[in-house]
Amino acid sequence: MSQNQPIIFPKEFLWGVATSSYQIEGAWQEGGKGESIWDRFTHAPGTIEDNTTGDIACDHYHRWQADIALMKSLNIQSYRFSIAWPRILPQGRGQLNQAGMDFYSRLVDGLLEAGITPFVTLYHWDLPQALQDKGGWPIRSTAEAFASYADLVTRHLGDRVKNWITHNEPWVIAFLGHQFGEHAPGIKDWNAALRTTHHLLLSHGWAVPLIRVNSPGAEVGITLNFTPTEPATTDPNDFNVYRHFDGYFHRWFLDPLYGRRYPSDMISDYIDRGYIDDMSFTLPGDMQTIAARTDFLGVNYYTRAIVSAASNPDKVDEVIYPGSDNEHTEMGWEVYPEGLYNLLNRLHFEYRPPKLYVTENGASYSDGPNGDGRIHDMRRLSYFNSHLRAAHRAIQNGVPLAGYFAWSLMDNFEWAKGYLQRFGLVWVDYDTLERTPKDSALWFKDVIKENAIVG
Ligand code: IFM
Repeated sequence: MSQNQPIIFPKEFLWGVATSSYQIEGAWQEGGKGESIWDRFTHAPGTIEDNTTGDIACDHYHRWQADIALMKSLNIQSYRFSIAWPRILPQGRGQLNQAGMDFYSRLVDGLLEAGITPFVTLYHWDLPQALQDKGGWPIRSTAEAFASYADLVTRHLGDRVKNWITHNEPWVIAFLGHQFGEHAPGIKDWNAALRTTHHLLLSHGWAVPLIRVNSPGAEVGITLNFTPTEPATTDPNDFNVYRHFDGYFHRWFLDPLYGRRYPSDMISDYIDRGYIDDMSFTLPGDMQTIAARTDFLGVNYYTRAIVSAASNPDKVDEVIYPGSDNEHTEMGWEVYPEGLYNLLNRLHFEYRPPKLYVTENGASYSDGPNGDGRIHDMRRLSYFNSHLRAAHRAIQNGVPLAGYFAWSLMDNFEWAKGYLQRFGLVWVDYDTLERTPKDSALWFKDVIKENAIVG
């Protein structure tokens, strides 16, 4: 299709932006909030590249009303945000912290008044430290605690919130947090990582029916991160490594969620490598629980991976940043819109979720204000443009893609990278906390208005 023909999206297509609690809220010790594993992790020296924390972050906790007005001014139709579990339950379970629930209740009301649909993620990585102290995700009782937390939140907000995501990116939680130790809680243990995957999926499966009861008519799903993987050559050795990485990144999560149980080739690989002795952490009935029917699959896509026989699963960094001639963002991630097109098709044709949302897609570039106060982030704008075109082509193929959430509404705390990486449509001045929409935001605003990419 020519670059000049308008690319028109389906009538009901939902346009949104996404954030998460720890990355934007700040107020880490206010309103009765308990400590999270990210509070603990960032306060330990040497964990974060620029030695920063999310103590203040974007101060959204105090600026939420202005942030809603900002979204309204950008025509945003839906806001995907997450709830900080330790604001609701400072000890992870037990007594509700009413002030924490009130914060989110007011946020939801404010969004609805502004005509913005809340899309709520229950877990975007800030586990209460109290639960970590008892063993964290590697132990089964944390999954039980998540189900109770999900029940509590949806009993309070389920009358007004009608779109729920249980977990954001279980792969990242399990492997960056427990295999590589680059994320909280900073554990480096394959066995803990694999147990974590199971308990995350199990807790999702337990939460889904509770959410349906508490939030009548709501749609419920889970968001996975995808790194579409390709073998470097057709050599069988490269292909075997491709099989393994695809299993590790994707099939280990997709297969059980869609009723196919854990992939047997991956169970064998993990046992052969000595990461687990067996699957005894999977109890009778768990696989049925995990395969609970969902209404949508959330898709987070940023880049692809190319693997070869030389790729080492213990050095995933070397794998996921292939040295192609294509442009790379400041995260070092290759810009590869075709990967989104291929991924959406694969998910639709192989797993058939009733519908899909792109729940995150975006690019880190540090372009800042110039002399006229504008932010000409043309590389981000072009990233969004090319990826939206790819998503549109997938829709034309019959993929039931129902919406697209740009990551992120504003620059924020990028986990182990601190504030060094900026993914925002909106610039945040970290001295004044002032927000300034970048050119990509103004472009996105027009796309939403037209429900189309024009020109
Ligand atoms: O900032 C993160 C987000 O929290 C989860 N998905 C990827 C983003 C960019 O790294």
